[in-house]
Amino acid sequence: MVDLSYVIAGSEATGGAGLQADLRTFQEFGTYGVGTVTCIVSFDPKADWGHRFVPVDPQVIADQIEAATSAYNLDVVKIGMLGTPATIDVVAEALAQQSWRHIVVDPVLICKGQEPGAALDTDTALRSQILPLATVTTPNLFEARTLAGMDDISSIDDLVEAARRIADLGPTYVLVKGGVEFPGDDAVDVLFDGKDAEVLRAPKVGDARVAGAGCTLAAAITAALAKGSSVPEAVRLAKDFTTAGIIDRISGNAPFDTVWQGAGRSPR
Ligand code: PXL
Repeated sequence: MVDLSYVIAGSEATGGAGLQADLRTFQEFGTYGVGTVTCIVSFDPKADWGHRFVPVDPQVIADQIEAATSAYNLDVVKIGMLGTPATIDVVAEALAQQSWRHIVVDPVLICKGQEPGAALDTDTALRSQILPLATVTTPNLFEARTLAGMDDISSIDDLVEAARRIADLGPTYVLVKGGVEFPGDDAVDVLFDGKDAEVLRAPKVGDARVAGAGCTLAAAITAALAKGSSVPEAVRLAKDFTTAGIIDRISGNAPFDTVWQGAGRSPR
């Protein structure tokens, strides 16, 4: 029987981020992907590719989770974009209905281009109801600043301190991602396990953000965990997979490139 990976996340209509990127990643890892849609994001090409965001009715989210978890014995789940406090309530309640081997939380407080202030209630609900359930969480620099309450994260020590503070909110492992904004030539991440911090590095691929990188990374961690990797192993595999996908990225008519999950595997 093939291993199963599950994701509860938003749809992103260009396919670069969200559920679409997650399911492709699950497939590339040789796992069978099952997905629940929480919201629909449609970028608006007539308004500077800003976000049009529509939440899915909470009951419909609950129905999808019921269908997925009844059809399969799912025990590893990724939580991506939730989007509203009502969605967070229904997802937290559904997660509590069974035990999970791993809950990977990508703490999407905001999607690129969205207004920071708009996410405040969602931020609070995510922090109190979802983060404590996480066995792994994967904040980017912005999310780490917000969750850790740190204005400036610009050194390795800052990354470790942020990870420590976020671990205090409940997750077992915290992976803080430096990304392109973090100073230096490398894409630096810190994995903190509650005691020790491991620094992961890969040379930066240019200095522009690539859409879907965070989604892909967390999905790859999820799939590797589903296949039996330890968390540190899963994180290393996921970083390699995401770096390859950024190098081989997809360009379209939007002003941002996206990750190619099939990098190095199949011809284009
Ligand atoms: O990259 C964060 C993200 C996650 N999930 C969805 C998104 C985005 C960003 O656009 O639309 C659905």
